[in-house]
This record gives sequence, structure tokens and C-alpha cells, in this order.
Amino acid sequence: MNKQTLFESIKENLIEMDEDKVVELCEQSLQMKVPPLETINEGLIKGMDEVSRLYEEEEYFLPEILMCADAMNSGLEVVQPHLDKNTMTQPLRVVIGVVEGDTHDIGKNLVRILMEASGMEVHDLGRDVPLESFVTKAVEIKADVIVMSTLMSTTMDGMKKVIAMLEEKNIRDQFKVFIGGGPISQFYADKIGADVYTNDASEAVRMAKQIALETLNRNKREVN
Ligand code: B12
Repeated sequence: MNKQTLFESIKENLIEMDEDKVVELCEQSLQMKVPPLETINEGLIKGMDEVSRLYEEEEYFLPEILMCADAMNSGLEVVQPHLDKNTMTQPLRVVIGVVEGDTHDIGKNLVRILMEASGMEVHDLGRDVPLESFVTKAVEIKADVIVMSTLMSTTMDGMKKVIAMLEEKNIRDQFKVFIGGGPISQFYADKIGADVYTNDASEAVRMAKQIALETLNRNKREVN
């Protein structure tokens, strides 16, 4: 089997809700020395994109979606430990979670996994996270970045509230706020005063690395 056929099989089996097969194929990708990030982007995420389409077209309903999500998560678990690990001289401290009222966590887990693989210190609050917890945890661990995800239009205002809480406490400028998920856009990020929006987990990690570099340079300048 070549790489393309492998990605196609992962995608197909994820759509078919065959969790065991997805796990087996992800294990095979490791034996074939396929870079895990490629397996995630070209197999697992492509499969989940197609599942989303089937849901929108009402071919799939919640039970099917749940099984596909399980297959996606199990596949991620197989490849995650094999992602290229980088270290950071001063690891960025990140607080991440899905905002209150929302339990969709696949995208958030992707962002977390890729940030961890980049050497960042990530504190995952999970899903359906009470809004104050983002602030409390960020202060407690002296975070550099707060990452919020949501896939529902009914819960996206939670992000705005978290930023308002930071402003009320006069600590807004201590953190970079990243937001993302289905209904989020650059327009919304600008409107609520978030620092970074992207629709791609890998891009979010690149932006965080950029911030880490800027912080490091600033600290150096302050020392000199
Ligand atoms: C899987 C799924 C579920 C699963 C979730 C399993 C899980 N553990 O996550 C289950 C079956 C449980 C579920 C339940 C529900 N769901 Co649902 N679900 C989906 C579905 C089909 C796919 C979502 C997904 O995982 N995509 C794959 C991941 C990889 O994509 P992603 O999360 O968007 O992440 C990418 C980017 O957004 C980005 N990203 C994500 N987060 C962040 C954060 C930052 C900071 C950055 C920078 C980037 C970033 O990175 C990823 C790519 O690299 C979507 C359809 C869709 N079009 O999205 C509906 C959808 C999100 N669900 C929807 C709804 C309504 C529900 C329910 C309310 C249904 C119900 N009647 O009960 C419940 C929610 C209950 C609750 N309160 O949370 C709606 C939301 C509508 C809206 N606009 O508000 C959608 C859009 C479907 C629809 N069109 O109606 N769902």
C-alpha cells in the first residue's frame, strides 16, 4: 500500500465508523514511517470533513457522528506519541478549552496535540468549561496564551465574555487570546478583540511559535 491509498483507507474507514480498522491503519502508517502529521491532516481530518458534510446533508445523524468521532480520537491516540517532538528554551504556557455549553472537542484536541508536540506546556481544561476557569487557570499558571474553541454559534459569545473578564481585572495584556472553531471568523475575532484566529490547527501552532519568539526577544532586550 502506498501513502495515498493509506490516507484514502483511513478516510473511508473513519466515514464507515470502523474504529478498529482506523486504529490498525494508523498503526500501519507508523510502520510505513509516514509522518504522523500527514496521517492526521490527510487521513483523519479529511475523513472527519466528509463526516461533517454527511451530517449537514442529513445522511448521518448523531449516533453515526459519535462513532466517527470515536474512530477519529482513537486514530489520534495512536499517532500522537510519534509526532516529531520539539523543545522550547522557554516553553510557552497555554491554557486551552472548549467554552461553556459546548462539548465538541475534536478540533480543540488537535490544537492541543500539535501545541504539545511543539514543546509548549499545555493545560487542557477539557470541554464545556465554565468561563471563569479560563481566567483563573491562566492567572494561576501564569499562562502566555489562552486558547478557546467552540463549534456552536450559541456558545461563541462565551469567548467575548472571557475577554471582558480579563479586561475587568486589568490583565488583558498579560495574555494572547487565540480563538477558533466552526462559527468563528476573523471578523468575529476583531469584533471581540481576540489576538489570533485561524481555521487550521497547524497554523495556530505556527502563530503561537511566532509569539514565543517575540516574547523571547523582548525578554532578552529587557535583560540587556
Ligand atoms: C462531530 C460533531 C458532533 C459530535 C461531537 C463529538 C466530539 N467529541 O467532539 C457529537 C455527536 C457529540 C455532536 C453533538 C452535537 N452537535 Co455537533 N457536530 C459535529 C460535526 C459533524 C463535526 C465537528 C468536528 O469534529 N469536525 C472536525 C474538527 C477537526 O473540526 P473543528 O472542530 O472545526 O476544528 C478545526 C478548526 O475549526 C480548527 N480549530 C478548532 N478549534 C480551534 C481553536 C483555535 C484557537 C484555533 C486557532 C483553531 C481551532 O482546527 C481544526 C482543523 O485543523 C459538526 C459539523 C461541522 N460542520 O462542523 C456538527 C455541529 C458542530 N454540531 C452541531 C450541533 C447543533 C450539535 C448538537 C447541539 C446536536 C444536538 N441536537 O444535540 C450537539 C451538541 C451538544 C453540546 N451542547 O455540545 C452544529 C452546530 C450548529 C451551530 N452553528 O451552532 C454543527 C455545525 C452541525 C450543524 N450544521 O448543525 N456533534
